[in-house]
Amino acid sequence: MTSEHQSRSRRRLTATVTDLDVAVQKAFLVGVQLPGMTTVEEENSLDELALLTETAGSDPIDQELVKRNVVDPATFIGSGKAEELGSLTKALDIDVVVFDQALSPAQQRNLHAIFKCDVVDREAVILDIFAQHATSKVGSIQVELALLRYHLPRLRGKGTALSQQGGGIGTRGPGETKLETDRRRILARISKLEKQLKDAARHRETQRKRRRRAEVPQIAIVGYTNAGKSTLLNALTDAEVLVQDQLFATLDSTVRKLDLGEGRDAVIADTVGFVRRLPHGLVESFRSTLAESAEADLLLHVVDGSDVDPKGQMDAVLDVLAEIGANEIPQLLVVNKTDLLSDADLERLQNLWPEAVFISAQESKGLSTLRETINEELAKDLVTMTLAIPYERGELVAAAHRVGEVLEEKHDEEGSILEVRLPLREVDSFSQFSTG
Ligand SMILES: Nc1nc2c(ncn2[C@@H]2O[C@H](COP(=O)(O)OP(=O)(O)OP(=O)(O)O)[C@@H](O)[C@H]2O)c(=O)[nH]1
Ligand SMILES: [Mg+2]
Repeated sequence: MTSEHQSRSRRRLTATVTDLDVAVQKAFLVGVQLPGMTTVEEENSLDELALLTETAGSDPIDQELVKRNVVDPATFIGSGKAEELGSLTKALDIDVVVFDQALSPAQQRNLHAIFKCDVVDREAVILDIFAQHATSKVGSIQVELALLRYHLPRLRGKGTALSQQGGGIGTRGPGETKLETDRRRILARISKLEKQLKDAARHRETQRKRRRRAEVPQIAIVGYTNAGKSTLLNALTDAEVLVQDQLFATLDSTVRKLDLGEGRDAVIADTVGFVRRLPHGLVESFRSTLAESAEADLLLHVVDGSDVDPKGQMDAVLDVLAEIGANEIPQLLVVNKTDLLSDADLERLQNLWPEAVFISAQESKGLSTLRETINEELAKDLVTMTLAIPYERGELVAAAHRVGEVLEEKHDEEGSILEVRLPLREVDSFSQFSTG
């Protein structure tokens, strides 16, 4: 089972840079296992780094997991180990060494001096993929901002930390642009981008408020990158979002109407996926896109059941949700890609997550159960109240019909008696007239 999974996680993804006819960088990957981390976890993480590196368009030709008790402040892995890896990378004619852990600017410079080639970390690779995948205006602004914030502390004289030649990982801006390298101009650019982002966030906020006023439940699809979020959105609605066997294919959010049957509608959004050790700066920059999830009434948390470590993916997603303040929102766990699971694996996951809905978004399997469960989850958000509304407050009767479901309506000499099911957040506006 392990070897089958291994090969799946190491399968080749479409290299973006080769399409542009640029010489492909040869990459060497380094993971560091510190006390408290398991070898399996770190190896899985390194395999994922290989996928990320490929997605960024470089060729990960070899990797090494280094065990250490403490982090060396100067070189992360210790100067002896660095020298040893330096000879190896020289012999292999490596263009870039990619670390799985975050390197400080000083560590990056020192390692660059030893390896005599580019040295980047996981964060730079993720930023690079985002830069290459950004298409919308807002997406590009968010990515450029994250890149500049990452680069600013790493600029120190010319030709030290990053060679800035070639055009490999860590040198590209969004789209075809080249990243600014002058400190003063970077600072000016950062302020300008921050302002543009604020304007865009305001616009989005207005749109969200309008939807909220319409009292349609908001659902957001969240999950690990490549879990099948966009495939699910397409299967549930008529959206035609790009689906690719690529990490971070989706950077922008797409919002669609979801028909829940019996005249009930919801609004459902697909958005950027998460990954282990998602750079904090990126989360910061993508806050306005992620707000789609942070303000939802229900999260559909999509997990790729065929992944080597679905539980690890899930935990990484929960971490990011906490970081954006979305961890209190009700979550429905959706295990996807069941078509790739053996009966035994499926049963194991069903035992692990008895409350989850199991689907194959690609084969449209399990979707009616999913719709039903979504309905049930949204209904949990409703309370049933009896209201006695005097005739002079007739507008409240109309409001009850608009925001809730009126189960029974009677009239006596003082006013209307309604039995109504209301969303929790609406209860306050009516509680004054509640009789039970
Ligand atoms: N076998 C199988 N493959 C699936 C299923 N759902 C999605 N996929 C595939 O998984 C890959 C990723 O799907 P996407 O829908 O793009 O995933 P995503 O979560 O939106 O990914 P990002 O936007 O990159 O974060 C694609 O190759 C899909 O065809 C499924 O149910 N079964
Ligand atoms: Mg997607």
